[in-house]
Amino acid sequence: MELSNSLIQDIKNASHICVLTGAGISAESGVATFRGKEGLWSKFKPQELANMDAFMANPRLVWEWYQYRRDILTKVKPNAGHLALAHWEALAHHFVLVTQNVDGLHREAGSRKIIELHGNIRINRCNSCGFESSMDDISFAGSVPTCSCGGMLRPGVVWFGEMLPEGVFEAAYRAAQTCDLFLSVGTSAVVYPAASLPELALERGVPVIEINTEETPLSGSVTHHLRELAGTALPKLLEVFESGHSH
Ligand code: BV8
Ligand code: ZN
Repeated sequence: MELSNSLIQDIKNASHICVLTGAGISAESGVATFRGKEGLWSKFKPQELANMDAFMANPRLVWEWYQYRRDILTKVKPNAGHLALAHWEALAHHFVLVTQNVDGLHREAGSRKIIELHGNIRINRCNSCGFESSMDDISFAGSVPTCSCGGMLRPGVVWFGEMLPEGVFEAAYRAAQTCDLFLSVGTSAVVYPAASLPELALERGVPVIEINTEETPLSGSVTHHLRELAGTALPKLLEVFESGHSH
């Protein structure tokens, strides 16, 4: 994998790094993406599942989908891409990881400064009182799981048409506002407001590196597009950063 001199310079000069990740960074761990050929939404449609109307119309189907995804998570591990980002955070003075993923693999890999834009699939939230509980404290005795207050439980993720958790997008926006290097990794860059973060970095004239095995709507405008697996590219970029910052 060839890295251009300008890409190497952009990484070596960086001191405030902001990274946005999507489902693509978890693909090599065996977690299906959403929009890929074999993606989760090739069988189901997002509008049938990841929104409140679908949930109210067919809570059992939506719960089955989330339990299916949770079950896969019990069998997967973070991959080299997740680990490289965790090491990079430890090395850099200013490093913020913004993820659209709900799989919790960044935390499992050792990342700590994580902004989870779309919530976390490992928690349940009550539709009525908002009480949050672990996905393990749930009994599927036939019907849809309910909260002690009687409200319906739902996965602690952000559905289409729902606001992101209070203050979460603002923190991500601040990170994109103050960074001097932005990485967009393994995301199709079609879901907003997440996809507005790399756009903000581009507007600020900050180098934007996109790592994706395919083209995205962002590919034409980013500073560097690496058509690589995240698990291959990220360790290489970390190596460049380490070489430029070893004192
Ligand atoms: C909101 C639920 C404010 C959790 C998800 C019309 C125009 C513009 C916007 C809208 C519109 N209509 C509605 C909207 C807003 C809407 C939106 O953006 N829709 C889009 C689809 C048009 N957004 C919202 O509703 C958001 N809320 O705006 O609230 C508001 C609210 C009310 C009133 C006013 C304003 C909420 C968005 C969150 C939705 N929830 N999921 C879950 O079940 O997981 S979104 C879903 O897509 C996932 O969360 C995922 O995180 C997200 C993005 O997908 P990606 O992560 O990018 O994954 P994808 O499969 O798409 O791509 C993977 C990529 O990886 C591919 O490019 C592939 O090539 C690459 N890849 C694969 N393998 C690898 C790889 N790359 C590198 N290495 C590899 N190995
Ligand atoms: Zn409740």
